[in-house]
Amino acid sequence: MTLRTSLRNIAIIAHVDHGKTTLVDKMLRQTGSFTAHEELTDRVMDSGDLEREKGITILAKNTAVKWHDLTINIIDTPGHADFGGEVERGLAMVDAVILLVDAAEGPLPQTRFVLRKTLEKRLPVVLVINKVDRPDARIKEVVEEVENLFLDLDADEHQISFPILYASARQGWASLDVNDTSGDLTPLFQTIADYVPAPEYEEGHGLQALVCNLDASPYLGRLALCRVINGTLERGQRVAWCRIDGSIEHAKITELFITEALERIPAQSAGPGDIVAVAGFEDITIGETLADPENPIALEPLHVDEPSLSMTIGINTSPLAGTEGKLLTARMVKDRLDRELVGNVALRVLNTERPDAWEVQGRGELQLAVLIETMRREGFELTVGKPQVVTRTVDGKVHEPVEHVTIDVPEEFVGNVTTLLATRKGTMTDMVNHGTGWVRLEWRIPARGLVGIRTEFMTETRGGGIMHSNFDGYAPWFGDIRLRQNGVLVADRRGDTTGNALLDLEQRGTLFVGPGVEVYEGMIVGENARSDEMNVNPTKEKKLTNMRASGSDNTERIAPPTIFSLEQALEFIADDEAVEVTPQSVRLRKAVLDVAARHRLHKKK
Ligand SMILES: Nc1nc2c(ncn2[C@@H]2O[C@H](COP(=O)(O)OP(=O)(O)OP(=O)(O)O)[C@@H](O)[C@H]2O)c(=O)[nH]1
Ligand SMILES: [Mg+2]
Repeated sequence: MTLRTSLRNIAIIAHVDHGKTTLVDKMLRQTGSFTAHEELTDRVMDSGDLEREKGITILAKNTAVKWHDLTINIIDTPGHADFGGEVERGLAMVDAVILLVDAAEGPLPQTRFVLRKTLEKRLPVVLVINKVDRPDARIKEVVEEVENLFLDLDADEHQISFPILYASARQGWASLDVNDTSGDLTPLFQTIADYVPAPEYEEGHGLQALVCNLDASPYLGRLALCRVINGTLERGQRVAWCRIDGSIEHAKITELFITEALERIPAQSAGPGDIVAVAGFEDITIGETLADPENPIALEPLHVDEPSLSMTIGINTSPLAGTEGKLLTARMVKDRLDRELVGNVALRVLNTERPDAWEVQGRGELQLAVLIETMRREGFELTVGKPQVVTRTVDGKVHEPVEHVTIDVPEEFVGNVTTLLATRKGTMTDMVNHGTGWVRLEWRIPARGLVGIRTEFMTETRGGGIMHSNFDGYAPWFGDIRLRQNGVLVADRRGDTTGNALLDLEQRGTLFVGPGVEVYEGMIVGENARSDEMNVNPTKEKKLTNMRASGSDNTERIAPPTIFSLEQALEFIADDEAVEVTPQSVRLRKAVLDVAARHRLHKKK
């Protein structure tokens, strides 16, 4: 094997918020990679609107810096558990990782997940204890906790002897000596140079480049982000394109880009270890290989999850449609979804029997929620149906997706979790007690049973559990799963809510609207304490018999309403309900608004 000595490829991995993107920022800064304009922005890699607002990374992104005569490709990954797939993909591009651990919080569930993936891939680790500037930092303990985590994850001798740096990403320094806080990030760069292996390749081997991620350009269409493993990729070259299904096509590389800091720069060629973006392959997907046309050998494909969840997204059909947004028509919604397909290949859009609604398929609730949130910010008004699993018919029988779920929880929550998953038709397949207070549970469960489970899971484990699921094939329909025990309170007319009416309704359950809110027939205004659905009048005025009370509207006596975020609303609704989404509001409603029509439907069943 030959080494590409001028190159290092690393991914930065950690639990959410431990400072990955901040560290990348400072690495860019110290290497002078910023333009004057970029200087002014914090966490510049979090470039998406929602990323900036939620303060989290959603998509893994790569950047490259020059340090002395080294080029270092850096993949910044998301730490939020819902985007774990992005991390796995990022690991396919690198030769080592920087594991960041917050000096006060210590290793947390996602630290465990990303480290486990790293150890499975046998990648070397550089440990960075970050945020040592925190007054509550407990550096020594945290280092010990990380070492225990390595042991707990069955790391071998070789993997456990990793370099440790102490850092404040925010202040822009890292040090091998816990007492020396004076410098900059030079010790980190030096450690990368010394410890991270340079990319290895086989001299004279034909081209092999693995597609690890996708992006889109408005001019060039789909871009494949590849890591070159062997050989060279050249612009204009014809290559063999080894597809996931085993077939081989031939196509020309029309454009080739390398990354410099935050820019994609056109290049003539790329060699082993390089991370490049190429155009010319219209429907290329992750896990495919670009290879030598004379002797094409596909690389081990990355596993890509099939879309297993879908939602109906259509125009807003509520009586309040058009009062808050500006993008309202079916045409606008369809065009927008089509545009999303180019850049977001994890999605599919299908027609429904309605001309103004589409079935959008994706990999998870949060992924779809992020799309809807993005659209609402652009001015769209939408009606969104309950997340549904994507079923298949096998031998005339309906089959549904089944997920393999891995759960890590502190011992004391095993009972809660078991009850939660069992009521959703899950079966436990394995349970390992690591003797560290943490237990790993493996489950097989219909994907349907996971819809909306996160909130409950977090409650049941007091935020201490971690759950990851992977698609595990299709199995015959598991039968009914009752996800919501309670019925809802539904407004029976249009009007503004009154304090007096709400005060009455409070006796029946939890309210979702406060006083003075415009509601309509079929809108859900609360959760019934009982299991049935009830039509109510939240707009009732108080009879003017009591002179003294008539002036006040009892407003101050009503408990504040439960206001759902978009994600919570999608988790809450039942099959015959929908969420009305506008730039300003998230309202819950029955799919059929008319009380009488709903009544007739109900009787037919
Ligand atoms: N005190 C202190 N705070 C830091 C340090 N590094 C990062 N932070 C803060 O930690 C928060 C999260 O930082 P990010 O860089 O977004 O964390 P991240 O790991 O990229 O988060 P995700 O991508 O969402 O997983 C921000 O408020 C940072 O300012 C540090 O060294 N010290
Ligand atoms: Mg980040």
